[in-house]
Amino acid sequence: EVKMSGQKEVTFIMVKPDGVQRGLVGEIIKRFESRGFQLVGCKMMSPSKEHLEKHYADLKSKSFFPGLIKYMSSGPVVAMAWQGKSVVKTGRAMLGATNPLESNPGTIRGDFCIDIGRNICHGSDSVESGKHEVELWFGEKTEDYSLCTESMIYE
Ligand code: FUP
Repeated sequence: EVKMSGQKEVTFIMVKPDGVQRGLVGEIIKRFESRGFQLVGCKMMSPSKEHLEKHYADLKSKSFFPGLIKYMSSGPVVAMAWQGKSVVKTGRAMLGATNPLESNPGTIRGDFCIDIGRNICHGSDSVESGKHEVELWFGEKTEDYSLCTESMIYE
């Protein structure tokens, strides 16, 4: 067994409704796969408002919260769990800044969008929230990704 610390780290990446509507699902998956991360959970779904309110619980007091929930409910999303070395931090770097106008070209947002309220994707902001969000979206039982947690590409 090859020891690679942090290789089991997981993050929650979501293609938001505008990303799905614009046909960017493949592009986003392609970038994470090409980089060397492993897709360990993936489902298209229409989350309930209650579910989205849980996901964005820490933003409840923000003025943009109602608009955010409405936008996130405007169509299906693609929820994904990605695994690999430093996938949380690297995933955020690949997504680009929350505000697409501040996202560097070469990042997903920097290449495909301009509006903070339509920023096409989500990525967990810490290792802890990665675990928490994967659990929230894929359930208490971890079968959805535990079947794949033995890395195939680095062994
Ligand atoms: P992030 O950690 O990148 O998901 O950013 P936040 O948790 O700060 O914000 C979550 C989502 O709220 C963003 F993706 C877009 C939306 N948002 C706004 O619409 N307006 C704002 O001023 C800030 C965030």
